[in-house]
Amino acid sequence: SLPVESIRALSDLHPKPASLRFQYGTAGFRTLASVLDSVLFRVGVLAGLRSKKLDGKTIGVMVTASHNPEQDNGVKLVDPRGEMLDTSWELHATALSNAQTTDDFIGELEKFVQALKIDLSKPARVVYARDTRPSGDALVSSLEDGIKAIGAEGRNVGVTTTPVLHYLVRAINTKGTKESYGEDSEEGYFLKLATPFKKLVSTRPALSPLLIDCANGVGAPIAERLAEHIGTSLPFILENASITTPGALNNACGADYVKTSQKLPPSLAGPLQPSQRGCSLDGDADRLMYFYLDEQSQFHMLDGDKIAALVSDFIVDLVKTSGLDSQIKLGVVQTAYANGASTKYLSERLPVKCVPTGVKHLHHAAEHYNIGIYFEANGHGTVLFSQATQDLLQSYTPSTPAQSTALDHLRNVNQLINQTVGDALSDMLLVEAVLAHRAYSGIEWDSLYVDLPNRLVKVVVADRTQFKTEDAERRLVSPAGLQDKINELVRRYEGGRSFVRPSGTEDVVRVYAEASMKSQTDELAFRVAGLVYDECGGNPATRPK
Ligand code: G16
Repeated sequence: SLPVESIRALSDLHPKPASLRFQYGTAGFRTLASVLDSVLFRVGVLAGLRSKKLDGKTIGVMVTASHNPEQDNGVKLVDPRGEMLDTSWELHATALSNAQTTDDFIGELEKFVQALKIDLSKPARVVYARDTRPSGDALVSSLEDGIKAIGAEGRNVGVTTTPVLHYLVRAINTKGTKESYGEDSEEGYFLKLATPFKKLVSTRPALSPLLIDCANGVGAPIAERLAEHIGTSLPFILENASITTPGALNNACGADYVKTSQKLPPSLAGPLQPSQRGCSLDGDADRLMYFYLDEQSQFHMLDGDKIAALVSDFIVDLVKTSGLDSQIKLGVVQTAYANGASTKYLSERLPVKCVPTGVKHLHHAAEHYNIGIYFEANGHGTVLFSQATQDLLQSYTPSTPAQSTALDHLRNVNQLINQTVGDALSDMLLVEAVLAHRAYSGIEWDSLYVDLPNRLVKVVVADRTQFKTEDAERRLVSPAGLQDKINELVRRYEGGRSFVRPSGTEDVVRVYAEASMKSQTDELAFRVAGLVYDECGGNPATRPK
């Protein structure tokens, strides 16, 4: 039975704030760090139960608010193969987090254990980590109380990136099996990335140094250690690596800043030389944006869509050259945020599917292909090789030297990619390897297709839960009538496209717009934002400007 006494004693130390409602959203629980204590405790208990339900397999817990401001924090659960928590458990997580008193919480737990027939005599194991946020330490203590309350065994990895934690979960659970993912240590992670990368670039001319904007977050110490393993194959120049400066995290730097403002972080204006490749990580190093300055010092952004195009072309060619194109079906998954020009470019080459925002949706859709490539425009993505495809790559006998070389490259690409989740550092090495093979600079990569001008705007509304969408978030069904007004507006703009959706990680509604001309795009975005505001407005001071 449930260790009710131990749960009660510890739960009383982590009371739920009255009047707050929590939700396990796009990326777990995410809100102001100061209100998350009870949530972390309960997630500890839940992680233990998830492990028991899965026969003692190790479950991961990551304490991070990724690209959000420093005062936010959050927590997400990682399932045994390193993937996001099974969607059906998101509802349980939400329900448990909202039980008001300790008695309510225990009551919910009892119901839940019975309904899911969880065998409480099973062992439970949880591995956890956090990013560099100052609030992380205290929240990890609350999580540890939860892990202790349910009698689970905890393993604290300390401060590391989200992708390292996902890697560790998979490595722990596949240890000693034929699907072994590598050593279950950070060292194992570095080797998994560095070894195939070095092989992939060994026959290519040396790469020039890459400038990495670490968003003043956990990417900095991890990239520093990765650099030691990569050595001279690719020199790293780390910028925005101040992880102890209060308020610096994600502030005017990082992948989200680059994508939303479409500008170079001001701190890089000196360090980045014209034509040099630069990239930005986000606060937990699972997103990646590339950029360069041209000879006129004009900024050019290479986002998740451009990464998808670069990587898809490369893998399509390797599959063809290795002689496996009749046996391996490839596909790309995007969201509504994908630039229309990227969707056109990719659709001319391979099947493309559009799904709602959130890595879990993209990941699941990508699993339907033998090799599924998924990237959100914001730079969050990876490539999945099905187990059967991985087996095929091992057993296939090439018949020409060209086939053999392509097969070697494919095997290394498969190794290099962190397939559990989007991983900025693994993606970065993949991009660098492809650029080396193609002999591309940022300019040639950028010219694969020309982005349609686009604009992303946030609107603060009274209640974002009023906003409901369908058709992979491309159409609003609620508030009633708003979509018709948006459509009418969009029709007046050449090449116009716009959609509105509630954010799953911030208390805002997002508006995306695209059109043939930049000035028209901005106008369309702000007019749609104005429609949203007028319909459901919030505080007048927050009217979109
Ligand atoms: C999370 C999710 C991403 C999503 C992003 C923004 O990223 O993992 O899939 O694109 O939030 O979501 P929304 O527009 O709903 O706020 P991260 O990097 O913050 O974990």
